[in-house]
Amino acid sequence: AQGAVSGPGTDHAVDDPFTAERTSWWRQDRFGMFIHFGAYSQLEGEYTRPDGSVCRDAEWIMRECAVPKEEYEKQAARFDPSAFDAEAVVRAAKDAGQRYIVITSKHHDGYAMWPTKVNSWNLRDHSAFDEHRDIMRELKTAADKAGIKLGFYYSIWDWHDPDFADPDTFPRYKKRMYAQLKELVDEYDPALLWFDGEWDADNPVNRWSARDGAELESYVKSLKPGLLVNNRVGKRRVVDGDFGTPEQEIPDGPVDGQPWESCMTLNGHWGYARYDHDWKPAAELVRNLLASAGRSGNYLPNIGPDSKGRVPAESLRRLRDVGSWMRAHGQGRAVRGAGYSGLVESPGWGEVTRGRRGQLYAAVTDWPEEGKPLHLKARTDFEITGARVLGSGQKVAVSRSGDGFDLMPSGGPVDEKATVVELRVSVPR
Ligand code: JFZ
Repeated sequence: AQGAVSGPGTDHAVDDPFTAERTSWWRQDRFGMFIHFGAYSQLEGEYTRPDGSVCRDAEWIMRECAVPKEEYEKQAARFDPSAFDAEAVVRAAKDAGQRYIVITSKHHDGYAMWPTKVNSWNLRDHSAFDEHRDIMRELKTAADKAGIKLGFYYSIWDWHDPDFADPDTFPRYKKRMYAQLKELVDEYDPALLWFDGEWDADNPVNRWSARDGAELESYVKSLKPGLLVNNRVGKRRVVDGDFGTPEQEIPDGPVDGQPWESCMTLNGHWGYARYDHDWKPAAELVRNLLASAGRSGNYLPNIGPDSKGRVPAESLRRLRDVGSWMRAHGQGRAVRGAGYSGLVESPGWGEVTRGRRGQLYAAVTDWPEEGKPLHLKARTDFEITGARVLGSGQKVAVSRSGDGFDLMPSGGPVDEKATVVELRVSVPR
């Protein structure tokens, strides 16, 4: 591809040079923040039915708990996320080492988190929130100041708009959807749009077709050339967008031909659920981040602010821990600008990435028994010309062994999350 997208790891697996060019910044970044925030956040994961029984779900609560429309609207009218602090959210992302944010502008419940003029089902016109505030504007301003890119999740599927579910009125829905997307692009100049809800295309009430998807992608790109769009635009994903979106999992290896981004919850829900304390340890986030980078993918862990707009302390703590890890082990260079190595097999004891100057980063997450070497199985012929532990500077002895190399750090793990060995390599042309 072009010079602007150079870097041994990052170019891997992108067939199309135009996609490679357009997604360059995003593939270099490798790490973003997902935010699920909407009218459902007001219920905080729990709906008490008139008979007193309790039903639990997060952003799907309206549907899964069959909350009557009037009741859901009544709840939304009380939504007052006055404690939402865009600068703090952006700072949390930045300190974690994340370079972009994707927030739900409208989820399946159809509720717009910006003051849309298309309808009144939005945070300004249907809430108890300060009518002078606009959290999307606040986020955009804070993100620009911090050099963080902002993107919007937008659900194609809409449970609230009656025109969505009727083939006769569907064109009217589509018109309003296009109008909302134009507002989002014109008002907030997002770096990417993250669509969702197309996957329900086989459901008879979902009128969305592959043709609709292709048209949608070219429409939003005509509004802003350079805009990135994920793959959830067309029926059964026959329309690819710019990148794939594996969900709650990291693919086993680089995905043929297309960049990808794995989105993941930090606990068991996307939206805030006050009873869910099942948090992933920070070490798991670090490992997922390394695994994503090492397979030429991005990682997008999610936070779900509560009804007041506060980000759970447990989420913030974990993001902070990831950031400290990044700073202590090479300022993130095992991740940012890094990608699939192609040179070695993925070892059982950790993850390997290849940095923008061609170095290998062998991140050890499961340290071998005392005295045992870290074995790297080579996939091709190359030399290791230098090795040291990032952060501590510890020496690492390297020897040829069997089908590859043995690495013997002079000490034990310097970080239980992941200790990174930087390897200088020389690859014959
Ligand atoms: C969707 C949403 O329904 C969910 O609420 C959340 O926003 C998530 C990020 O995206 O959920 C999906 C979407 C796609 C699949 C599964 C769940 N899928 O393709 O398997």
